[in-house]
Parts: sequence; structure tokens; C-alpha cells
Amino acid sequence: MAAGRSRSDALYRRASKVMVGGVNSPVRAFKAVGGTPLFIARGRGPAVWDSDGNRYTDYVCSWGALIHGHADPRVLAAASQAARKGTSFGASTEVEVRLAEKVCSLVRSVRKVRFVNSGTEATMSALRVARAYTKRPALLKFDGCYHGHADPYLTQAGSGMATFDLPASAGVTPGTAGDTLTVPYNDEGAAEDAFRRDSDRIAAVIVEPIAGNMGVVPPERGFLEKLRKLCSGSGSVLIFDEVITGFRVSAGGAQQLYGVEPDLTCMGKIIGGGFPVAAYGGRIEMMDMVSPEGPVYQAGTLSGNPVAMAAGLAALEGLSGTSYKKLEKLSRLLGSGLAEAASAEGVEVTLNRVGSMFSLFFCGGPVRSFAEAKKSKHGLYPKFFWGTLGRGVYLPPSPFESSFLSLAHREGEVDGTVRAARAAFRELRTG
Ligand code: KE4
Repeated sequence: MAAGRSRSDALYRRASKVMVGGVNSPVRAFKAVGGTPLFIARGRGPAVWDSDGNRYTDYVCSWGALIHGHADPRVLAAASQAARKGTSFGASTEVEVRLAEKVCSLVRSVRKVRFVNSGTEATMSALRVARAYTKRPALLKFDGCYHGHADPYLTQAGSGMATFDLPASAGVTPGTAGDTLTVPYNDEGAAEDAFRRDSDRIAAVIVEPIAGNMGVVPPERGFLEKLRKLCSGSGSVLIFDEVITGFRVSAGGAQQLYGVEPDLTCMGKIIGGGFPVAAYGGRIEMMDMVSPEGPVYQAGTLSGNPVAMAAGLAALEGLSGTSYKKLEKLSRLLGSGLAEAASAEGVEVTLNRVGSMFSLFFCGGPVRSFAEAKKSKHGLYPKFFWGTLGRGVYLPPSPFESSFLSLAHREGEVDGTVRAARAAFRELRTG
């Protein structure tokens, strides 16, 4: 399959001279799976091609942003039409109003929104609003959840922090870290204990309503409801970080799927159709704390960028009820195919899936927390990653990430992926 990866290797050597680690985001460096990272030359639909011309069925999908697949014609047309009118004005435009109206129509709890350029900005700003609104300092988050790289979130985080086994980040002051409480995901009792100890200090609880950054870990029954009750009972702000799950698992995100309404919601990835767009929004009395309406300052040169807004609007307008039915049908086919392939080859795996986001753990189940996710035999993941990559399937280069299907994936891709996985599972067993 692989026509070699010499161009990627050469590009990585060049990149490493001028970019930290040869990458612009740590997980892309393939440290969790070894070897040198791929350099991607182009993508179309469900596929990407590396710089050596090797084709892969893509399950990274730009970390979940590309629900329509690569180079979606509608998104491309919208972005290029917008760009021809100018790329940025630093002033308001009609298209950002239309995207804001679309977001508010899809996510019931979001009555007002502010666009930013990354999920990190969204979660950082949402916390600032919560602290201003409650006049309290502390944040409660969950082990294994990742909310971007703002200082308050870099303790016991998932995604790249878990990949590099970093319980905390250098450069975060003890004062900042001291205001962040972490408890295990899906542990209602631990959350209750945190409130019993610190409810008068807790400004906000932030949670991935479906965890995607320790691998996929769905909420146990009652977990989100418990967080809602604890926050309502103590005047803390409930923040759903739906940067991954927003518009992914349903039109209204995980909050619609599970019927639990947060006070603030952070969104990203799909909302920009592959362009740098994120947002935070929610209750009017909280959002009106933000400048210029209120005392919480937050700003951004490229916030609401018209090209990115046009791409995001096209992405959201391209989603309908049937989109989620299609994604569920194909994702179920893939999930069962992978589980059957592992079982046929005598490899113990737990496959967690919600809609079109899924991940494999190399251990018995259930996997309901970061501690249980870490029980996965991670030594097997690199072998499985390279075994499938060499057969034309591109999975996330870390076990602490989600895989995603797009609306461009078809049964042909799923069949090919299951065949490649079965061969890779067999290699795990036979060495
Ligand atoms: P960004 O700042 O990377 O746009 O978003 C931060 C973020 C916030 N919340 C959640 C739930 C997220 O998953 C993320 C970012 N996701 C990772 C992948 N799991 C981005 C990939 C990367 O770090 O390169």
C-alpha cells in the first residue's frame, strides 16, 4: 500500500528546524504511536492523501470539524464567494448575524453567542463570564476531559495532555492550579463531595457532556442531571464544552441528546466547517456580562471573520435530520464490524461510540472514566495504528482521542476499514 513516506519524512526534518517539534499542535507529532508524522497534501470527501501520494480513509476528520468530509463543495463555494468580497474587515457583517441566528435556532439554551477563533478561547471566556457572574474563583472539571490550553484547564486533562502523560503543564502558577478542582468523570459522588467542601467557591463546572479526549466515554445515566442539580442548587454555572459534540451527535448537540440544559455552551470544530471558528453562548443575563455590554472583557481581531462565518454557515445549513440518521447507520455498521473483527482475531477491545464519534480501548469494558481508559493496553495502540495506516486507514495518532465518520464516508470505506482492522488485529496476535 504505502508508496513509502519519504516526502513526509523529508518535510518533517525541514519542519523540525523551524517549527517546535515540527508541528503546530503536539498530537500531530505522532509521539504516542512513534515514527514520523504524516504530512497531508490534500483531502476530498472521506479521504486524505499524504505528500507521497498514499490515500487513506480518514477518521481524524480534522479532529471532528469535517462532518461533511474534506473539501465539501458547498463549504468551498461559500468560503470562496465570501473571500472574493474581501477576507476580513474587523467590523460586523451580515453573515455573522446569520450564523449566530442559526446557532441560536439549533441550540435551545444558547440565547446569545460570541464568536471566537478556537475552542480554547471559547472555554477560557466562558469561565471568565462564570467567575464574573458568581463572583467566585473555583472551577470544577473532570479528569481526562480537555478544554483547550488555557491555564485553568491544564490539570488532569485529556487529549494531548493525556497523550504525553502530563498531569499538569509547566508555566501554570500554583494560584491558578489551586482554583481548579478535578474529580473523576462519571463520578456523581465525587462531584457531590466537591460541592460539599467548596460550593461557596465554585464558580463553574465544565464538562464534556460526552467525553472525547480520553477516547470516547459517554455520560453514565444521571451524571449530567446530577451536575445540573448541583449547579442549580449552589448558584454555580454549568458549562457544557460541546466543541466536539456540538452539531456532531445531534443538531442541538449532546444537550439535546441527553435533555440537560447548561447555562453556557462552548462550541467549535463543525461550527466553522474546517475554518477557525468557535463560540461560547448561553443565558442572556450571563452573556450580557461580556464587553461591550458588561464588565467581562473579551475581544478578537479575526472573531466573526466573514470567510470563516460563511464556511460555518454552509456547514450547519448542510445538516438535517437525515444527516444524523445516515451517520448513525454507518457508524453502527463500522462499530459492529470492528468489534466482530477484534473478536474473530481474539483481541480484547472495548468500543465506545455515540453517534459518529467512537474509539477503541484495548482492554475489557466498561470504560467509564479516565482511570479505566488508562487500563487500555496502550502498547497495542501504536501497532494497531500503523497496521491500519499501512492498509489505507488513518486513525487518530493517539489512544486518547476520538475517531469520527463524516457524511462523505460510505459503506465502501467501512468495509475496507473493517478488512484493514481485521488484518491489523491478526498482526497484534501473531506479532
Ligand atoms: P482548540 O483550541 O484546539 O480549537 O479547542 C480546544 C478544545 C476544547 N474543548 C474540547 C472538547 C476539545 O476537544 C478541544 C480540542 N480538541 C483537540 C482534539 N481532541 C484538538 C486537536 C489538537 O489539540 O491538535
